Amino acid sequence: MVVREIINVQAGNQVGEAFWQAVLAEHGLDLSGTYQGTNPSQLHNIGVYFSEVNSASATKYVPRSLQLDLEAGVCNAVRSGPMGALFSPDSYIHAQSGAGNNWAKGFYTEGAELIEAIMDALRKESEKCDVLQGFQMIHSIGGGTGSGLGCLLLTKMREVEYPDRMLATFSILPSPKVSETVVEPYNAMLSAHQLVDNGDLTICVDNEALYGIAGRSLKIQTPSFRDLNALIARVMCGVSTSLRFPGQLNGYVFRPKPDPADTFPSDLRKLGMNLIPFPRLHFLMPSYAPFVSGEAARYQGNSVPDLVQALFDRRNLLVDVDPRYGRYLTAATIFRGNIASREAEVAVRDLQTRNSTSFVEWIPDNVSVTLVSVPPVGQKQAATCLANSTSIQELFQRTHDTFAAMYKRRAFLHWYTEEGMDVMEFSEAESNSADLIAEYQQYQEARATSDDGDEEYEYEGGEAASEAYSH
Ligand SMILES: Nc1nc2c(ncn2[C@@H]2O[C@H](COP(=O)(O)OP(=O)(O)OP(=O)(O)O)[C@@H](O)[C@H]2O)c(=O)[nH]1
Ligand SMILES: [Mg+2]
Repeated sequence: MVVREIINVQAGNQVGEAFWQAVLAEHGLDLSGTYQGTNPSQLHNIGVYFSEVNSASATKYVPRSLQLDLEAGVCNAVRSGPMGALFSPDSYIHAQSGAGNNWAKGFYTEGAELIEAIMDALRKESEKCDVLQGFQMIHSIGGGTGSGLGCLLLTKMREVEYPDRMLATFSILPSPKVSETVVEPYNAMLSAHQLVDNGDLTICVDNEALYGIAGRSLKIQTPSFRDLNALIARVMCGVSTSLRFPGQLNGYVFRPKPDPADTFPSDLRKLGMNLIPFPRLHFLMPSYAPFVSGEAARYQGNSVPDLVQALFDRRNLLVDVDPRYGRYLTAATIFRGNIASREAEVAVRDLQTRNSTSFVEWIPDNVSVTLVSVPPVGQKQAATCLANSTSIQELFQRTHDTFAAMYKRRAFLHWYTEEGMDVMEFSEAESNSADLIAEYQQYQEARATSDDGDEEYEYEGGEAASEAYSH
C-alpha cells in the first residue's frame, strides 16, 4: 500500500502526547505501538503517521515524529511516561537551558545550536518515506521554544531542505486572559511574521477558547492543560481523518486501491488547494461538534443539521473570534460516523443558504463535505470544520494592539537585542501583520460585482473583463 507520509514535529510535547494517544486509540494500537484492533480499515493508511518495524516476535508501529525542546523536562516526562516505549529513542532532541519565553533564544541562539541535529533527524525520517506529502508541526507561539525554534525550523524546511513539501502547523496562540508572561505578544507577532511567509496551512488554536469550551460544554471548572490538550487532540484527529481513513469527498467515494500508483485521495496538498485562495491567507479556524460528553450528551440534539449548526457556532470554535463579523472564504467540513453523504451535503447547503451573506459569493461551492464512516473513539458521530474566515483578523488585531503598546515604548526589547536580534525585525513583523489584517479586510469587503468600476467578475462587462484577464 502506497501512502503519502506525514512527519510530525512537536515543540509542544504535551499537546503532542495527547494527539498521539488519540491517534493510537483510533488505529487500534496500544501505547507501545502494537496492533490490538480487529478492523482492517484501521491499518489501511497507518503508514501516513507510522512506520512499520517488523521483528521476529511482533510488528511495531513507530510514530513518524520528532520531539523537540530546549529544556529536558517535558521530553523526559514523555520518555518516562506511559508512552515511553512508543517513540524511537533518537527522535527526542533537546537542549538543557531552555528559551525562557524568549523568541530570540529559540530562533537565534539556543535554538540555532540545535537546528543541525534536528535537520539531520528529519532527513533520516524523510528517507524512510516513499512519497512524503509534508510535515505538521505542533507548537505554541507565545513562549520561546515552540515559537522561536519552531519558526527557525519552518524557515529551514522551506528555504533549504523541503521547499516543495506541505508545511502545516497547529499553532497555539496566546490569549490575553490566559497569558503567562508579558512578552507573549512579542513572541506571537514574531512567529506570525514567519508563519505568514513560510507556512502553507496554519491551524489556529487559542487557550481562551479552549477554557470556554471546557467550562461550558464539559463542565470542567478549572481545566488543566491535560483537559485542554484532549480537546486539541480531538480536533487534530478530526482534521486528519480523511488522510487516515477511506471515505467520500463531495459525494465521490474514495478508498485506497491496491494499485501502487494510486495515492490516497485526500492529502494535505488537496486540503490546502481547496482552503487557501491566496497564499498568505492560510490561517484556519477549527471547530468541532459535539463537544459534550457523558450524561449531557444524551440531552443534546445530534442530528446532522444540529452538527452543521454547531460547526459554524462560535461556541464550538477553537479560537476566540466571532465569525459573524467576517465572511467565510472557504471551509472544509468532515463528518464521521454513520451519516449519509446526501444528508450532510443538504444540511451544509441549507446553512449556507440561510446565512448567504456570511459566505463570499465569488467562490462558488466554497464549503466541501467529507464523510468518513469510522467515528472517533467513544462517539457515534462527530464533525470537524476548518474554516478560512476573514474574522480571523480579530486574532491578529488583538496581538497587534498589545504588541504595539509595548513596542512603542521599546519595553522589554533588551532581552531580544541581547540575543543579537535587530530591532528592525520587530518593525517588519508589525507591518507584515498590519498588511495581513488589511488583506483579510479587503476580501471581506469584496463583492462579485463591486461598484468601484472593478468589474472583472462580471460577464457583461466585456471590456473590463478582457482588460482584467489580459495579463
Ligand atoms: N493548550 C496548551 N497550551 C500550553 C501548554 N503548555 C504551554 N501552553 C501555552 O503555551 C504558551 C507558551 O508556553 P511555554 O511552555 O512557555 O512554551 P515553550 O514553547 O516551551 O517555550 P519556553 O518554555 O519559553 O522555552 C503559554 O501561553 C502557555 O499557556 C499545553 O500543554 N497546552
Ligand atoms: Mg518550555
